[in-house]
Amino acid sequence: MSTDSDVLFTPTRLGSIALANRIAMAPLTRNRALPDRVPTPLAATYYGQRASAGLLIAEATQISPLGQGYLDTPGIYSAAQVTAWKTITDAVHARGGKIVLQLWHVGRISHTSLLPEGEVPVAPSAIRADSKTFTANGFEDVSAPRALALEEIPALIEDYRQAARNAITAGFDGVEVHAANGYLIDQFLRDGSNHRDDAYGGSIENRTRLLFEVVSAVAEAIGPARTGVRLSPVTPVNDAHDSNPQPLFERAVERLDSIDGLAFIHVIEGATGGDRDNLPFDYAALRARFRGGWIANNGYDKASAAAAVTAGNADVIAFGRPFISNPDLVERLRTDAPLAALDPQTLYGGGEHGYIDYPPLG
Ligand code: 8OZ
Repeated sequence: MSTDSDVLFTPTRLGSIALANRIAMAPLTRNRALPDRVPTPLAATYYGQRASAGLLIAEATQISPLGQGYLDTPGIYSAAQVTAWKTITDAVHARGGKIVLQLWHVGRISHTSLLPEGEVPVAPSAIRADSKTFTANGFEDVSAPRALALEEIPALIEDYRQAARNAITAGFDGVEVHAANGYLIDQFLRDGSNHRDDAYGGSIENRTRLLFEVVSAVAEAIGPARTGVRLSPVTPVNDAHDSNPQPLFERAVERLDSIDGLAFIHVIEGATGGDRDNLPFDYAALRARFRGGWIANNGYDKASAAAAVTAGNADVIAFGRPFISNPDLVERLRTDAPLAALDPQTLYGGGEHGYIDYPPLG
């Protein structure tokens, strides 16, 4: 079978965001926002170097201090953070790129040492995840969470809304709501972590409610055409599990589709960063339920990416780790150049090395 890979290098749109090509940089946690969870000037260099991606999805960024779950990840809730992010979006736009911010609340995937004094992680239910996080002491078991009270949910949604506004003030072209990988919104979606008996738990309708309300609030605040969502229907990371993900995620996508003009859905197929076939799942059944743009992710190469776009299974393919070690990934894919290998030692934390010193070709 011959596939015309030129399709990857054609322009497209996701909502109001015009992309020069079909290759996105997936959000990648790098743990270098210090001090005070503020991105540094190195981040402007890092994202600027990668601006030839059709779309950069900036690393997961907490919407509030309680939304943090790892050491030195950035926020978008303080004035200093907004100012710092503006230098990054300026660097990307100066090079003709587009960049959205991933809005993140980790829920129960956190540790008390990362949270404001006296706080514990919040979750749909007081069930500790069988998972670890990265703190000042290295990898540690996550802390036991408390269940969010029903009365706390409006303020949580308000935090997402304000974070989205802050992202636009910081010059982002839009946002991606992180509803994947076992973090707070995903914890509400799945019956493994959501044992609530109120309007946010139990039935699929109730478990998809927080997702729907958060994305509706963000879309209302900044416009649906600048709003996307990331889902990971069958990933097991961070102790995520559900007894029946197919109908759950079909309904989740239907509800997102009911928000007129939503820009995109971004789906991690299989286990995040791993096996694409860990559990059977019909992704086409999700795609068929959504009228907006579709980003697919996880383990694609040039041939499989082109095949997916050609078949209409996705509009854009997101590449994660290859973008860390190949700032010019788009050009390398286009010319079939070899890809540089990633140094896993410099993935999380540290400074310039392994961050802004991967050279482009030539
Ligand atoms: C790797 C390490 C820390 C966080 C995700 C935000 O999985 C993450 C993440 C990934 O979505």
